[in-house]
Amino acid sequence: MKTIASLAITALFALCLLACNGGGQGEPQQVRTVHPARQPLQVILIGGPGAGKGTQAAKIKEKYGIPHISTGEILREEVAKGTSLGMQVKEVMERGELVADSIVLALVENRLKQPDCQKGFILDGFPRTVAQAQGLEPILQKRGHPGLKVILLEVSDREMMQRLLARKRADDTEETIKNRIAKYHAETVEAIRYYEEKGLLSRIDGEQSIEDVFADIDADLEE
Ligand code: B4P
Repeated sequence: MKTIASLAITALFALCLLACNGGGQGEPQQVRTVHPARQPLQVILIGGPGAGKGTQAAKIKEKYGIPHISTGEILREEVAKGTSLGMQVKEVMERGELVADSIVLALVENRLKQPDCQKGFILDGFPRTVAQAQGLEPILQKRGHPGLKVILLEVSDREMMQRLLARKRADDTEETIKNRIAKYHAETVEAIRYYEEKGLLSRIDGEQSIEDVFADIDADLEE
């Protein structure tokens, strides 16, 4: 009797181990590290061209499971697909100029209406002008969620130039980059001041390693 009971216990223990290891498929299952935000996490990443907005947005998305909305990416897709919007913005982007505020605002408004944005979002590269920042306000008010976090990645012009020349994207020629950096100082710095005056801005040293930049952003988001 004793032997039957101990066999049964051993079998139960083995079954339990199998279940914990994902049905006995060799390696234990990976635990996903998505940390659902306590409230809809609404993040804006601002910085010059090549400051690392796209790089850090991907890491925030991975940790918090909220969608990454890159206006640059959306515009590049339109150009690649050859849509009428894409044809309209292609030359502007090739010159390193900013696309018209009305176009970018309409794209963002449309994207934020998608159901996946209910749990929050990361805006990467938007707003880039005060007009875009002001245009975003009624869109966010309609959503009724407070708690906007605006994160500025601070990187010197020299470092931005070096990073982008190394990346070699279609709009990463020396002349275009110079233009984009000039636009950043002429236009985006005003949008940064706009958020700073509202007390919403956090400044992060974007010249650290990718992991250290993320650690600083993450500490700020956890506050
Ligand atoms: P974006 O797509 O926003 O691109 P970006 O500013 O060039 O780059 P980002 O900051 O995302 O840099 P990334 O992480 O890739 O804009 C492109 C164009 O679209 C604009 O010029 C404009 O024409 C148009 N546009 C977009 N939004 C607009 C808007 N709202 N209004 C009007 N026009 C708009 O990093 C760059 C490189 O650095 C990568 O190679 C990366 O690996 C490296 N890197 C990142 N972090 C690093 C670190 N900490 N250390 C070392 N290297 C790092």
